[in-house]
Amino acid sequence: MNSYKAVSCCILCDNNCGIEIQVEGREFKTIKGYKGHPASEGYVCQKPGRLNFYQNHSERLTSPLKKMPDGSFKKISWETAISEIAGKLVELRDTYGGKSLAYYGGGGQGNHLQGMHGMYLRKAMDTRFIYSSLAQEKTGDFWVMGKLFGRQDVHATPDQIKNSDLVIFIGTNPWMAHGFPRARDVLKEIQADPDRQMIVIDPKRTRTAEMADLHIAVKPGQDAYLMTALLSILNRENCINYEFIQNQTTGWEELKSVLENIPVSGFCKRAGVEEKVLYDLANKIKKAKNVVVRHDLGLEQSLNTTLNSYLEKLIWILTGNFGRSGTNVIHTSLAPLIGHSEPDADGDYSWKTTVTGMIPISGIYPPNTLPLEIDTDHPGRIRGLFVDSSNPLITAADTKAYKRAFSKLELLVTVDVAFTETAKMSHYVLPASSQFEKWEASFFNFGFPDQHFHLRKPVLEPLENTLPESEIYNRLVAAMGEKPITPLQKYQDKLDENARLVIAPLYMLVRRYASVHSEAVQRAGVQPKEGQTLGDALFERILEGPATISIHEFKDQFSGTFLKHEDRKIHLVIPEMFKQIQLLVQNLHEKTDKDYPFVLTAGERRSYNANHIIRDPKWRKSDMEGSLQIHPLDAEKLNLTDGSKALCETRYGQAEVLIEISDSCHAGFINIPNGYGLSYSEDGFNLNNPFEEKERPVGVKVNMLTGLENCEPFTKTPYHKYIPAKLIPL
Ligand SMILES: Nc1nc2c(c(=O)[nH]1)N[C@H]1C(S)=C(S)[C@@H](COP(=O)(O)OP(=O)(O)OC[C@H]3O[C@@H](n4cnc5c(=O)[nH]c(N)nc54)[C@H](O)[C@@H]3O)O[C@H]1N2
Ligand SMILES: Nc1nc2c(c(=O)[nH]1)N[C@H]1C(S)=C(S)[C@@H](COP(=O)(O)OP(=O)(O)OC[C@H]3O[C@@H](n4cnc5c(=O)[nH]c(N)nc54)[C@H](O)[C@@H]3O)O[C@H]1N2
Ligand code: SF4
Ligand SMILES: [Mo]
Repeated sequence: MNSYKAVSCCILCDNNCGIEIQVEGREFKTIKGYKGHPASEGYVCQKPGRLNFYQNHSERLTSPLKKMPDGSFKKISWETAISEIAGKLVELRDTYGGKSLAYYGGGGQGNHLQGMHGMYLRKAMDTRFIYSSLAQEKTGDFWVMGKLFGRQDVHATPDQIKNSDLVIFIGTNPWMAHGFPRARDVLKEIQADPDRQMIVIDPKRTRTAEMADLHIAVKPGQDAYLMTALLSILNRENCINYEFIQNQTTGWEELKSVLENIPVSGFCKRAGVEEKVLYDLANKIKKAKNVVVRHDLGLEQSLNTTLNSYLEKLIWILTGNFGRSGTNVIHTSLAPLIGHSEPDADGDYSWKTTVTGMIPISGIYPPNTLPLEIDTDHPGRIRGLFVDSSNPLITAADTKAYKRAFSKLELLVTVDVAFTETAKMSHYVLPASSQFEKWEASFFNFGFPDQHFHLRKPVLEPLENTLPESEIYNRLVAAMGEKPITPLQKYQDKLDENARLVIAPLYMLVRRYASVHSEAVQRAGVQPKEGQTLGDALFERILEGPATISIHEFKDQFSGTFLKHEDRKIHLVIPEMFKQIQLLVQNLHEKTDKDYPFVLTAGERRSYNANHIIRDPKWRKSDMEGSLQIHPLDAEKLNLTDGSKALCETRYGQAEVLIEISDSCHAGFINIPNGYGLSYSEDGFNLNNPFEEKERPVGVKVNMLTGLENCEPFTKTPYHKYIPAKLIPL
């Protein structure tokens, strides 16, 4: 049996830690952290040891499939699949226009390089409608950064947490979810160092909160009140860095007058925190040499999504904690994860969606509006959808609405490694090679001043009859009568044709990066040989393995490379956000829902969930069912005991849950994890009866409990952390 070691990366979260895999035959026998990776430095958490459950399981796809009129699937050849899908795409495009077609996904936690080739297909489809999971979490944040820094693809990073003496986590649990390199080690380092402090703002006493110097148990969904009060106190207590404000920002006087008019006591009460706690926090911020703030879904997928992102940024900007070691910074992008959207010259967007009139943010559209774009009796509705590396049927809000909408599509194509819930609704299913069977890279590179990139070589030969997405896209584009891209002419001695096709667009990006950031690239030790360009030298470094590709200086943060307003300043005034702050004042009294008294988090990150990347439930070593956690007092009132079952009901649906009593939760606040409830059978799927669940799916399909309209009105980001719910003991 073939036995060897291979370097790759973990694909179970956006950190993409370097790993070393001991391969035997096609099995991953052991997996260790790879010390040569410049960002993870050998660090891994408990999850990658289980990656064999992703690579090898009974529900991998090994043939293109076509849905028959009776609902069963038939295996078809690649030639037939490509020609029929291309034919239908052309027919829909030419009959109803490109706006009748949309694209969903194009890269998950580790696979962005192959997904990048989706742009050629979208061009052939003549569509700009890209629906993405990022638009169910981060578009509010991107929009805010567009206003503050000048473009929506300018993205701040907490990379400097490792050097910070005051770290504030709001609505994020890095012990479980990571979100920055070597998270658990960094948390332990901060905890052990008497000169550094960690503050956690979270309704739950998470593992991260337990490690913190101060845990502020904010009331669920009330962070906007907390942060606005904190900003107002920062102003009152003279914690504003006036020199920074003067030199690097515009609009302070206007913002100041908003902050001076905040009823701080009322806001603190609404947020469930004592005023004194926020005064103490303000003084800690004032005294700290450098402060970093990191937030995530607890702010984004809860009430006041976009406003939360604005307020969070004001905490570090107004206190001058930007652009220095140990503060928030902006990172470079070798390959951009997102784009920038702005209105046309007439002030409107030509690519507003047809039915809901949704505008793009960072070039992407929110999954919460897609069912309406499909399932509405409108001549311009979406009729064809191409899905890659995503499972929207169960990962987007409102599984029932998605099911209904998908059944109305004239063409649904899914490219995946597994026979997912979305695949089962599709007219065609195309089997992709896994992330360990092809060239891949993640564009989640959020480093600054050091930036890294990891281009991964295949670890295994592709599973029989699977193809990498770049090849699938190229064949489809050709079959649609457009010009396919040609493999890179260079490096024929080093790379086969397939590799040269995959990396062709990356090569262009690397050359551009080297030209925009030439000094920083050279500072990373990239030296062109005689007659070679810096871009080629950088590309060769990337071909060798995980690499540091640039080292900037902090002063660069204030240049036009990072700050995109013409005056190179941070623009503090966002009128839309000022209006939102006024609404906070007007709605100071919280309305509670008597019918649904609990606030449910539908999607917490735990030890053994990794979105929906691993289907076999045996990959988990604990929390097998993904229990619902509830405070002891609430459990007592309902007569619920540990390990009992209950029905969790929301306005949108019901699910049976396993009860876990935990005093880590705020009373009135319950939570279940994401990533559970997948269909899976040891015997594989049944093509004749694809929806048959031979074994009971383990845990809750969270989006049976969520609804399309439970979202922020502006960005349509779902309030997955704020779903009114009730529990009925079983
Ligand atoms: N183990 C694991 N790690 C993952 C993933 C995974 O599936 N599993 N998924 C990855 C992905 S795609 C993402 S986007 C990230 C998400 O990473 P995180 O956002 O850090 O993870 P969550 O557990 O969803 O939510 C973080 C915290 O928000 C808190 N919270 C809930 N409501 C509120 C509120 O109203 N206010 C505040 N302040 N906090 C609140 C929750 O109690 C929770 O502790 O994780 C990534 N990492
Ligand atoms: N209720 C609720 N819903 C949520 C969340 C929540 O907390 N609560 N979290 C949200 C968040 S933050 C996110 S990021 C999304 C994630 O939701 P999605 O964007 O749908 O992504 P994943 O769940 O990561 O699923 C990734 C898919 O990619 C497939 N895949 C893996 N490798 C490859 C490959 O090489 N090629 C191809 N073509 N496919 C591959 C996997 O089989 C899987 O089907 O879920 C969101 N949905
Ligand atoms: S932190 Fe994320 S990428 Fe790193 S090993 Fe854990 S799951 Fe994998
Ligand atoms: Mo996410």
